Amino acid sequence: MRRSLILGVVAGLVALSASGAAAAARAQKLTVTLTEYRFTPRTVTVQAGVPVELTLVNRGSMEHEFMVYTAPKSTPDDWDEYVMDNTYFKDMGEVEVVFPNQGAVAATRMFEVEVEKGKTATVLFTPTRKGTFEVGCHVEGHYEAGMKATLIVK
Ligand SMILES: [Cu+2]
Repeated sequence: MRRSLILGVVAGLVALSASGAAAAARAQKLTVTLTEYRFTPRTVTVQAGVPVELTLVNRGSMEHEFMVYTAPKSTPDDWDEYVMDNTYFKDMGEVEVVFPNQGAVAATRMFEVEVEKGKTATVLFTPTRKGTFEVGCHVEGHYEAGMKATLIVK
């Protein structure tokens, strides 16, 4: 009895890592560069249902934020509060962010990724909701200076 349980667990682990490798092989790999005060490219298009590996590279001289959300109809009083409620990453399961040589975090209600100057972060998620969403950096004054972009999920 005990032996078959252990075998069952091992078989399960093997199956998991095999599907993980398959997901990585077909992931959509994209890079967005953050500088003062823009995202490059300004439009990123991904396919729904396919895992995304989005690498954020901060080539600027200050910290920048990466947020994705439904564009507001009018300017919110509090951007952080607005983005928390309207982030693209809600109801999506786990979103993982990998910081090279620093570690990784995984969360189900992630709403922002802060990238220090000179650093890189890779966001791993599988988009589900289709549509056009706003990408913004809401460090004081950055968005107002034009630091926004568009995410299209087809
Ligand atoms: Cu910024």
